[in-house]
Amino acid sequence: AAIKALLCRFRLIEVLDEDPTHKTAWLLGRIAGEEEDAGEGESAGSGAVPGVDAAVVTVERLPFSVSVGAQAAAGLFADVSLDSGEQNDVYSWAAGAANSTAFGPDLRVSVIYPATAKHISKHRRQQRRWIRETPALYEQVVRPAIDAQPASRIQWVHNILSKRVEAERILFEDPDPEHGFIILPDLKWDTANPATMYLTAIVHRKDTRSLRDLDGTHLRMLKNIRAKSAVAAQRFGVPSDMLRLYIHYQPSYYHFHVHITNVSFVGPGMAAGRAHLLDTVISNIEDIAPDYYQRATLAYALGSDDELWQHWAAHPSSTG
Ligand code: M7G
Repeated sequence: AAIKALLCRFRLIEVLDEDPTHKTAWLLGRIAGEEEDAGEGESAGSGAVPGVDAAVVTVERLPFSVSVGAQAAAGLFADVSLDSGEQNDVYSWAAGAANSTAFGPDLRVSVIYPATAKHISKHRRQQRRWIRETPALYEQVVRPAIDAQPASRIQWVHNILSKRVEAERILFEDPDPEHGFIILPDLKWDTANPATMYLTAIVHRKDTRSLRDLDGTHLRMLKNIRAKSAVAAQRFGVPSDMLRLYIHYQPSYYHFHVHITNVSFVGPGMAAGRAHLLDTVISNIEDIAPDYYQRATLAYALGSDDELWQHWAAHPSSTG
């Protein structure tokens, strides 16, 4: 009831972001005072004060939950209102609103109120730009940016490798300091549902920060990760030909690791330009050139809240 009362007083100011794939919108507004007349005369342009009357509302369309039962008999579409639609041969379509419980609840709404300036900027759509990173630009822009990161950023990786944390979650380990690695469930996966299986292979070698550093000396390790991920996935009943292995460039953490997921699961971070398939990486190094990734131009999208953004913005190439 509290959230309903808040939402009744919500006055939209800005659509912060929208995601058509996940059918979600993030809205900035202000919560009008109780004395203000609902919907009357209030100019939408008047701002919201962070920490005072600003609110960030997330609206998400929920998946359908339809079951064959009483509803089917009553007529699933009885309460649905539709526009006049179109028809072509045996095909017809229309848009409308459910207005009924036959399909289950169709919205999830969440509110942050009062929302701080940080809440607001976190949910506002980032600016994005496309980067073509040549080896020279890597040396000038990216390597210094990685070097400037505090070591504490990858403390969690070292905790895993030294078995201080998550030791009981390890699915496979090859302890060799040069070619070895640990495979364990990714933070993002609850280990319950094999359909969304998400594992991570973290290498023991500490000198390999990203895809950029991979060369012929890594081939044995990369192939072994490919082979042993199948062993690890077997524990969850996911066979070796149902795996998608990939590497992020740019990653969030600069200690080399490989993402291992169920091929049917398309999670976040699989966008073209960020996910590099392990199979392709192995083939590039083995079949094309051992120093392929030191010679390649790597392209990717960068968001304005990414740390690298500032480094690129400061570089003269960013004007061209
Ligand atoms: P990434 O490609 O560097 O960046 O992947 P991304 O997070 O933008 O994909 C790092 C991966 O490590 C991600 O899949 C994280 O979910 C995962 N991860 C991050 N942390 C802090 C942990 C952790 O503490 N434990 C485990 N098991 N996985 C983590």
